[in-house]
Amino acid sequence: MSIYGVENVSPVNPLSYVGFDTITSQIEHRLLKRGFQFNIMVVGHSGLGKSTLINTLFASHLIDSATGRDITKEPISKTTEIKVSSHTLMEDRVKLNVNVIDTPGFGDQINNEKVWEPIVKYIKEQHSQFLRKELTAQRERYIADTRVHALLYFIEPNGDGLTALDVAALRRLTEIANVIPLIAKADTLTTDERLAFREKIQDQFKENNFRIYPYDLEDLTVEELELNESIRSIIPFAVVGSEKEITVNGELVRGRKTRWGAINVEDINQCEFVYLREFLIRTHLQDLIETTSMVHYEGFRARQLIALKENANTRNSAAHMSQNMSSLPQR
Ligand SMILES: Nc1nc2c(ncn2[C@@H]2O[C@H](COP(=O)(O)OP(=O)(O)OP(=O)(O)O)[C@@H](O)[C@H]2O)c(=O)[nH]1
Ligand SMILES: [Mg+2]
Repeated sequence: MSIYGVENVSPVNPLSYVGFDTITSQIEHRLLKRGFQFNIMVVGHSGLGKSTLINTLFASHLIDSATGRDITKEPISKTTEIKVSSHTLMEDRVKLNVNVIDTPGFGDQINNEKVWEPIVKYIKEQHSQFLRKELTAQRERYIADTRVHALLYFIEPNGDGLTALDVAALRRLTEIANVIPLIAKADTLTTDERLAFREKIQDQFKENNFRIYPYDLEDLTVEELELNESIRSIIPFAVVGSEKEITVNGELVRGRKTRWGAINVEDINQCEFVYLREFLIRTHLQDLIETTSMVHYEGFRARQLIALKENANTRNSAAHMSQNMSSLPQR
């Protein structure tokens, strides 16, 4: 028996209708009112189509809330600093606030050592801001979430595999965020080359023990585990991005003209862009948000609080020691 003497309580059927079965619609109402926040970041070597893919991903839906301009209509230039743009997408009654964090490519600097550090710093800074807000006495009822939920990592389609820089960057980034690797500019590889390249990269992930998203957490159902397994088999997704529309078979589609003809990025026989979009938005959006909070942020939070406690203990014992010293008889 528990300390309250309540055990194996059998369900009670109220005599008249109470109405708590509406709790799901009450929750839905509150969630719809507030909307959802999703923060996505793109990272990788320079010129791999990071900025372009972000535009392709949300098609023509990205209106920059700061300037009111549709960013997909603006020319893409080289990204030189970490740039966050906020957008609101509306579908049916659901409001999705998307923050896109575009980052400058690796490989432009003379010294490429630790070029990923500003990105690591940015991710940690968002965790630390969230923690500070959580720990204030007058906590906000709803803390704005700027934590990075998905990090798209672009791999150069060189046929050889990950570079030393990729390995070092991925080692660090997979520890702190949900990393989703992509084979960039997949239109520059043939289908066979793509498959061979993917296998090579999957082997490198294994050799290096990288923790690549999605994770098989304990509370997943058999179906969810199976879905994750099938997704893992096509990671890294081979994607093609495009900033413009072209005509394929008389139809206007988002695509690129290549050596082998025209590629429609939305065609699943030509690249895996659609699979990536489904995965990000339709099947794993909520999981990406939850995993960020429960795995990455939680780890950060625990480490910070332990460090804080240890600091306080050291300070206390130092104060204690100096008190004891001052009470020692003077010689
Ligand atoms: N072949 C091919 N070219 C692409 C693709 N995506 C983008 N490009 C082209 O690659 C060039 C660089 O694209 P960006 O989107 O600016 O690349 P980025 O990774 O943001 O570059 P940085 O900001 O300099 O790191 C542009 O000329 C794009 O048109 C693709 O999927 N395939
Ligand atoms: Mg860019």
